[in-house]
Amino acid sequence: MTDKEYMALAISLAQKTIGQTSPNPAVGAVVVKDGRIVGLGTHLKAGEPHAEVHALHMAGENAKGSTIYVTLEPCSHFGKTPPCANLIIEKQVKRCVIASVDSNPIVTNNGIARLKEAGIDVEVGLLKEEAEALNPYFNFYQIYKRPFVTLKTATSLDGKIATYSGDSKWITGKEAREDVHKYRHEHDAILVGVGTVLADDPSLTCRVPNGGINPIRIILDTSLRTPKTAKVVTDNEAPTWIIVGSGVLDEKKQEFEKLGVKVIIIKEPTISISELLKTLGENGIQSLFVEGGAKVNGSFLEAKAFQQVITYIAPKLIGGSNAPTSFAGTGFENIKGVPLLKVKSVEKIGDDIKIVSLPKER
Ligand code: AOF
Ligand code: ZN
Repeated sequence: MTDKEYMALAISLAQKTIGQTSPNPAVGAVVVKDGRIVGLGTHLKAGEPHAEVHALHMAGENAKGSTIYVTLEPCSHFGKTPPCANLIIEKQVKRCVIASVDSNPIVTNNGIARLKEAGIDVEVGLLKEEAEALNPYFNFYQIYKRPFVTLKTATSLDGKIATYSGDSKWITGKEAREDVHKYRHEHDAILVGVGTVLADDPSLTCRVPNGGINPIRIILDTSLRTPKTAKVVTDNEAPTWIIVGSGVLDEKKQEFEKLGVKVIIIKEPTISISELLKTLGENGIQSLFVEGGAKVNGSFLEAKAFQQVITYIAPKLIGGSNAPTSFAGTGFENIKGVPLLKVKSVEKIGDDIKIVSLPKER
């Protein structure tokens, strides 16, 4: 097998762990000695051993004189676990092929330098793009210290999210709705406005066939109107955070805290998206899945605060000038001012269409 094939194997190992390693990245490692794979590893959970540790442990004595293929630069720091670079040196690995540099500033290039200093042959950049695509949320957070935002909408062909009477169940089909749950698994947190809680009483959990990891449920609720009987308050399925404005009294905050909800007061009477994202970043949220409704979506759009847009479109025509669309608010006055996107992929999902778009650099 070629270097590229071994690295592709390391990437495919990591791919299956996307969504379960946060706040750590998904990483895969393959150890090869004399043309045989002698160790495989992937990081499974924050706090547990890194990919290289599992792979080298499996390789045992065979680690000496081997080549290790790793999707991310081996770490150089004492975090929750000791540095992988040290272990690679200790095990007398001969060659280390790395796909991507670690974007965590305490590691960036330090792991590579340490391996080189120890006389290990180090090569960097093989399947770099594929490896970076494993961790877009982690990488974004390392740089900006606020969450990567995915905006999700599900509409009819004419862009409606409900009929004029408010009926919305269901616009997209089963397959598209199931696909949404994969994103809930992948993201640290899901965000809706209090309007959605009042209208639908959603549980906002991740329901994929073999179970999934529930995101933290975040309710944007300036005046703390969330009912104490709402599922997100009572069901104990996942943590719930309510983000409120500066007008909310401490006593009211404490009432919710007694029910196990975390209430975060933003020091603004009306919560701005930039302050919200800053606060969520400070609270360790690396990725945020925004599921609306229209008002919340409109606020994110007007703030141009998103890194990915997922649009499901059902072949239905709802019509009606009073039937809501997925982005409310004021909107933009001129086409020149609207954020431009580029389409990354278009696919048919059940009877619906799924479009993934990313902001376009101007
Ligand atoms: C690796 N291999 O498999 C992973 C790495 O707190 P710790 O000790 O778990 O360290 C977390 C940091 O280590 C994380 O922010 C990232 O920089 C790196 N992750 N490094 O060599 C791995 N998951
Ligand atoms: Zn490590």
